[in-house]
Amino acid sequence: MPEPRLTATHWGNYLVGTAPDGGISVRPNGSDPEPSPIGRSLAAARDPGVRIARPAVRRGYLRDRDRSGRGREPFVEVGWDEALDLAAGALRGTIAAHGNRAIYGGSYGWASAGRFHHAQGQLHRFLRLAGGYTDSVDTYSFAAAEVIVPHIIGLNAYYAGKQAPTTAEVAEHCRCLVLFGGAPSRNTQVNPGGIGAHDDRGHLAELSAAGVEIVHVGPLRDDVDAAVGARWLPCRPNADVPVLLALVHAVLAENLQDDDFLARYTVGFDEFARYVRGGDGVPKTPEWAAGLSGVPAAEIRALARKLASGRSLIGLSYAVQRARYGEQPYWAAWALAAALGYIGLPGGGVQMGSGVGKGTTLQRRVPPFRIGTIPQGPNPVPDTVPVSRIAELLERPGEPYRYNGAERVYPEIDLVYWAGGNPFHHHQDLNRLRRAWTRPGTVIVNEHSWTATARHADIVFPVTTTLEREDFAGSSSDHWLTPMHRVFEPYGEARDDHAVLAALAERLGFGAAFTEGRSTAEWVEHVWETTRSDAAAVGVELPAYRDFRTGPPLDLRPLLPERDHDLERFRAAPERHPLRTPSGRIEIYSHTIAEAGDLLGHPAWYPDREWLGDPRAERFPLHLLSNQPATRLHSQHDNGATSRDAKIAGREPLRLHPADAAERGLRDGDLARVFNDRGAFLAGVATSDALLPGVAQIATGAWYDPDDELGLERHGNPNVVTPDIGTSPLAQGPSPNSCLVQVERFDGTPPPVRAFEPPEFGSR
Ligand SMILES: Nc1nc2c(c(=O)[nH]1)N[C@H]1C(S)=C(S)[C@@H](COP(=O)(O)OP(=O)(O)OC[C@H]3O[C@@H](n4cnc5c(=O)[nH]c(N)nc54)[C@H](O)[C@@H]3O)O[C@H]1N2
Ligand SMILES: Nc1nc2c(c(=O)[nH]1)N[C@H]1C(S)=C(S)[C@@H](COP(=O)(O)OP(=O)(O)OC[C@H]3O[C@@H](n4cnc5c(=O)[nH]c(N)nc54)[C@H](O)[C@@H]3O)O[C@H]1N2
Ligand SMILES: [Mo]
Repeated sequence: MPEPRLTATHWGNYLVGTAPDGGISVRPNGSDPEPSPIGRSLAAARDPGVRIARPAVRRGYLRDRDRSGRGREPFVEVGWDEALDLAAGALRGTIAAHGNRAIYGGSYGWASAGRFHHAQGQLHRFLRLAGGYTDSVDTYSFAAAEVIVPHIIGLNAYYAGKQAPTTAEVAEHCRCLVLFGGAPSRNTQVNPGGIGAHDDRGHLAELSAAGVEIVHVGPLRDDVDAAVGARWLPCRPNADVPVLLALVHAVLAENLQDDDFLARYTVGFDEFARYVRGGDGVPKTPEWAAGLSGVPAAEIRALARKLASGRSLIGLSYAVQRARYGEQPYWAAWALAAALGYIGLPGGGVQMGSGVGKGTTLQRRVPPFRIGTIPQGPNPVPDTVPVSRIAELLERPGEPYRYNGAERVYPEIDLVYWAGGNPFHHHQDLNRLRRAWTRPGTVIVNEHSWTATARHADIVFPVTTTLEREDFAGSSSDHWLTPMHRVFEPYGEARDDHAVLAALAERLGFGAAFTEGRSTAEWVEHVWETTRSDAAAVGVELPAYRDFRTGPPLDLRPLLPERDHDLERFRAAPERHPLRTPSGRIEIYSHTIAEAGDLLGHPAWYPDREWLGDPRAERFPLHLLSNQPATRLHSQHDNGATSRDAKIAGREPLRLHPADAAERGLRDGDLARVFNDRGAFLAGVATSDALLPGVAQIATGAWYDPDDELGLERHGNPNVVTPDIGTSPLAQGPSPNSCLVQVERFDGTPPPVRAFEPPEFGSR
């Protein structure tokens, strides 16, 4: 039996091989002290129930280019040449009839680790050489912050998020860390691009052992591990802004603010303070916030005093901004931190993205060089669309919308090409997406598995997984580089994304420009060499390709310099290192945002949303949170053992407070129907007193499995009920966490889950 071979995933490095029983053996790589159990699911990487073996075309499309039967009709398996000719013809036809902007190639999604084979990179290079495409901007992860944070501190939100103080600095200098939305260790299992070692999951417990008081404001107690010993202030979902504003109110009421900091480093605090004190008729007192959030006024006052009494750090999960007006908790947190005056000091300020991958535990050591990818070149089409407006884009061609202060128009889309993402997992209000999805003339999808997105395509190209190709992994938010080896031959007739796109490029007349004459192996080496020379330019010596390829994962940490942080430089010398905001300072008031006219010019509370304080809660009395899954990466490997073992009666677990369950006659293990006006899904009930009463919780990522006859999603995909509405006209980010539902017992005969069976195949 061949030796297991090293490969890398977004959730860690593994040695993968053939087991004695002929199945797939998976073993964590030895240098990972706390490997993620998600790795076990790699054993299902060649599951014939889900893998796509041959190119397939939807029957109606093959017959007469019908659009209406997407996701409902059988597929016809065809040969590679026929599928490629069909796709090349569709691309050519769209470009000739409507121009390149009618191609939507945003193709959002995590795809797989591996620098060269990264699916979006490959697709974007291909479409750029084809004359361009309409692209997406921002992410489902962090869109509201991506747009608001540059207005506040003049820095890219991800870049600034990675400049969090180190564990040692927090332990030494910080007295109190308050976490809005917690920092669940389940989410630190994964990191975009890979994670060489899970060595940071105990960092919160280290902090509390060092005497840092950790306060957790949020709806789920277990968003902070019990071992941390955090103090939980249960808070209604989406009510963070009232609490943050009331903290500012309490600081001002007791004159605890740092006036020198505010005068020297910020603009517009006075305007904001007027609002907080009640300039609009409503003083944002702790009592006011208590009524909205459920956090007692006395707790808010005590927390304000605590935060002001010594160095403090305000942490926010990404999830708090994945909601209506999600820009505001981030802005309000910066305003509070400014009032406290610790921004730019070790262990103080704002931590954006607590508990998200390795983002805030990088300990100042990130690769100061670019890790190579396939070059994409410029996109000749200037149009972009905020990523989570996809359904609206397809529904409303030619109609105006607002984004970040500008008036824009949705282009008309005739062809959608997706590779490396699963919009029928990640998008909200999937019933709406499904209707909008019938609009374009052609949908092409590269996938290795029969995901809902592949099932909703016209032309499906089967692609390889990382286990079937050579590559290397690396991430700008990790300090490991890992060679990835091919373990298996391609499944069925699957080809690499690169090979699929090279064959299409050949048909469209730019094959040589796409491949530059390199073989896949030559490309991977080339991408390594560009990485190596970029590293050498900043004094980091990487090994020659052959040595790297045959060696173990490479730990860069000893080679990386400790970096200093932009806000520390700004604090030390604000005139010499001004922020890239209009004022050069932290903008507690932004004239740019005020003049755009969509929002007030300072952080504010906007109640207009689905939450427990909304009249809609009379009909739909539970706030549904759909957070990240502990047992997989989004929808990836939902068919694997780690994910499947956690299901209840084959459905995704829905957690309810025991009181909410009892009121509905529900017990552990029951099937429940979760619904609102947008849709309904089935889930398996698990009760837990870790939830605030009135809150229901289900992880995202159960493969979408619609039952058209029952009008029901069978498997537990929350995105059939989440709202598809922008955070605000500013960021137009996704708002899944502003969602009300009702839950009832499901007593009928449960329909079988079909998500892990292949779609229906037919003849022409
Ligand atoms: N309700 C709700 N919805 C959410 C969220 C939430 O919190 N709540 N979270 C949002 C967030 S933060 C995110 S980032 C998104 C994630 O959304 P996605 O990134 O779209 O989710 P994934 O399941 O990772 O999808 C990746 C897809 O790429 C495919 N793939 C893997 N490797 C390859 C490859 O080499 N080639 C090709 N062609 N395909 C490949 C996988 O099979 C999978 O279908 O979801 C968002 N949706
Ligand atoms: N295992 C695993 N880890 C992952 C991922 C995965 O798929 N699997 N996905 C990764 C990705 S792409 C991303 S973007 C990050 C996302 O990281 P986050 O967005 O931080 O993760 P979530 O799990 O969605 O949310 C964390 C918690 O926020 C709480 N929350 C929700 N709404 C509110 C609110 O309004 N107020 C407060 N105070 N709390 C609220 C919820 O209780 C939830 O459990 O995670 C990454 N980590
Ligand atoms: Mo994300």
